[in-house]
Amino acid sequence: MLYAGFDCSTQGLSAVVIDVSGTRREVVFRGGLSFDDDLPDFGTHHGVLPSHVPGVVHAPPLMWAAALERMLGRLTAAVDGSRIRAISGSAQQHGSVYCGASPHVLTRATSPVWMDSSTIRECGEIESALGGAAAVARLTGSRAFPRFTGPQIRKFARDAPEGYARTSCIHLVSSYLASLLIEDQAPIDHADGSGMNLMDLRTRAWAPEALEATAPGLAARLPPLVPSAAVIGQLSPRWQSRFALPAAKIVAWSGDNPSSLIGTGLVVEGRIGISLGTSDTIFGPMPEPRVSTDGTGHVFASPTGDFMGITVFLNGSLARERVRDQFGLDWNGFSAALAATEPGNGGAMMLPWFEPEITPSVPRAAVAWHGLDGAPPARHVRALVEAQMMALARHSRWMGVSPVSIHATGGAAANQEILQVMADVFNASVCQFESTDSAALGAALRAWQADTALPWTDVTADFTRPVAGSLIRPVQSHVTMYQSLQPRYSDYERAQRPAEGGPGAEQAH
Ligand code: ADP
Ligand code: XUL
Repeated sequence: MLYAGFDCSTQGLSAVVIDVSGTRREVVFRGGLSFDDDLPDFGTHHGVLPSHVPGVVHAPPLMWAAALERMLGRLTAAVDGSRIRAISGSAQQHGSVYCGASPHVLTRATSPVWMDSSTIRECGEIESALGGAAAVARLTGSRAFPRFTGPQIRKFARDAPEGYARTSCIHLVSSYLASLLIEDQAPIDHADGSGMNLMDLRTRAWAPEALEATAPGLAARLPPLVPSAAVIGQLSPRWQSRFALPAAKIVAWSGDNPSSLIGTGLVVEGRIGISLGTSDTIFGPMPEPRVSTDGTGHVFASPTGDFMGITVFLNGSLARERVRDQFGLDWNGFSAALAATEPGNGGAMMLPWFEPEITPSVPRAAVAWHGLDGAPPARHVRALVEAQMMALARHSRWMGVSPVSIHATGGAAANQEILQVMADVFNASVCQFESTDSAALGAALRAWQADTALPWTDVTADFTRPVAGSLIRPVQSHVTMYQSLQPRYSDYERAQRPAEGGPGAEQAH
């Protein structure tokens, strides 16, 4: 019995197939393709289209569709497709795809993705209509964020009323790709639906007042919401005949972070995951929705039926690559720089806001260096990684979890020196989990769980073991040093952020 999971992330699409026949518990296929390299005709750079408008970041949905088709080809060339029982998927969150009556007809050629920060005005309008930021957070799990789907829909309805009028169905990236597999409009799952500022987190239904505050006639344009474990249809006859596949069950697609929660085995409270991907994210399961009162984090429905907390930092790997390239290093050189420098960096610090930052909200790029004039490259590298880890710790306190163990994933989790700084800042042991495809693995595990209703701990146990030998323990002297440094980092961050309501930042939040 095989289960397949896809992940359509920012920069590429990957797939994982698991074999769970009898007592077998094995990954039998892993594949990945890069949008820029494998589908160059779409003209993306790091998976998104070049833009001259500040804050606007779009990608072409037809590229994601082409990637899915190509990956299905690769997958069925490598495994016996006739044994696939169910398929699910995961995708970058928040991005919206605008369709006519069929998912094959697009009413907007490109999709705003999670890196888009062009809807600050719409966020303000939605928050005012709903009684303020805290009210929106209580209702939907997050205050209004520029990348969230509701503010993006509001902007499209205002800027392109004709396009909006022609739109019959607005999908997330996840439900769009699921729609292509069933060749019908697919529902949105509760977990990815939580990233829209449109769903009532407690009832898990569309919140009429949020829809009203967002755009006219929106209720008629949204697909229904379903639990993440819902079987939403079968693989369509066209796909079946094209790739000699059976009428596999299609399980609702979800967001990449909810799927990674499963793919890193975070199904019980007390452990957290940190994903060092294009963005850095910190996330963990929550039995109750503890909404972030400082406005930084999000509560999403989790694929297990509980909740999850998450905080997202845009300047993750992109910032690490910027500093690496600025000093002409490779990843080995980057690691050597960390190994050669002292924790605390002699008081030097930086803020890596190379692009507008999500957490804390920084509306325009604003990189700051302190005490690093003329310092060697290695100290710049350390300042960057320490700032990223201290920001992760500071802005995840609202989740109310003091982790003893961190599951690190994403491309940069392969870097032991980065994970050592993480362990020391969090005073927690850190293990590396499957680096690049925890979301695709999570999707395959979700397909299996939806088909069998097995307990989540059974489903994740054999597939989410840490990478052998990857355990990193905190060094107590470093922990003490970072505890004393954390307030200074917080002061520095506060001082460097454009003040709310200050000049040029009047719409920042
Ligand atoms: P995505 O969020 O697009 O899924 P991934 O989780 O695949 O991203 O992470 C890819 C990133 O990992 C690359 O862009 C690169 O910056 C980073 N990376 C890969 N290897 C290393 C390394 N040894 N040290 C630090 N970062 C790395
Ligand atoms: C989550 C978020 C990002 C995207 C990237 O809120 O914006 O992590 O899901 O894939």
